[in-house]
Amino acid sequence: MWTLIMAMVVGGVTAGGIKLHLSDEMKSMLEKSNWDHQNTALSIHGPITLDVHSSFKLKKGQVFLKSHIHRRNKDCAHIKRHRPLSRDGVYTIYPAPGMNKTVFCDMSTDGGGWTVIQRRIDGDTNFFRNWKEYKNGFGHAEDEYWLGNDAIHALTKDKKQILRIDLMKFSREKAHVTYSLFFVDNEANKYKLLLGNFNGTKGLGDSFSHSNNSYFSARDADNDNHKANCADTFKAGWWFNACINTNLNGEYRKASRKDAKELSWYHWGNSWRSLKSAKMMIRSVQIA
Ligand SMILES: [Ca+2]
Repeated sequence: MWTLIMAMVVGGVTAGGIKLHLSDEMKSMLEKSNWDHQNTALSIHGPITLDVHSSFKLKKGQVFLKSHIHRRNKDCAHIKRHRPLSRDGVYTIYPAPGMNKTVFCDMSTDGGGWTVIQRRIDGDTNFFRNWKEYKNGFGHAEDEYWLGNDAIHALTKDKKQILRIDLMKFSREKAHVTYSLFFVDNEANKYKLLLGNFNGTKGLGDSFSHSNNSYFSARDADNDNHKANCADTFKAGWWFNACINTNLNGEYRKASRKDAKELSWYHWGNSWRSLKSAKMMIRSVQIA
């Protein structure tokens, strides 16, 4: 697919104000076939998606249209299915009609095909945000980010997604949990969370089920079951109940500290000790 696209891009043509150069092979082919190049339209969506539409006119007047449209993959599992050798990295996905998102795909963990919806690694991105920011997403796919609640709803609405959360302590100790179902409702239903069965690696207990059936809350939207505004208390947007047992969107610290306002998972040593990294990712049940 990429070879085909590059063959079209390496053309002596102008697209979107960019001069492109035809390969010798293509020039020769065009001359032999008596085609005149008419135009090429180029559109780039995110880091790797490239659509090229070219039209050529035969000297006699017949028009020939050649398009190479990059496959619109809904999520990282679709990318993995169509291109099994895909590596970990940033890709463009299309969770719903008219919606495209730049996202990190984990193509190596447990068979790959995971769409990363949240990632914390160094504290470069502030996660104490408002409703609209959590709705649309923020941060950068190659770094720290929240994919966005609308996109998360679109990706999970078929109720066939599993959730995996990978955590790491400052001691570099790693662990992960999975939930057999992860569904986030739409904005009208305040992105209500539905979780399936918990499974955790040794030593890691279930800190997220306390949020099951909870609405999403943000600093400017108190939808929790506590008299205070949990989002404000714990400095995060999250599915707060009354309030939390894990604060994966909490404040990031560069070193371990005991504070529930910070990135933490209580049932890992029964402690609010802050963690070095967290990653939430989803994948359809069928690929597992
Ligand atoms: Ca409240």
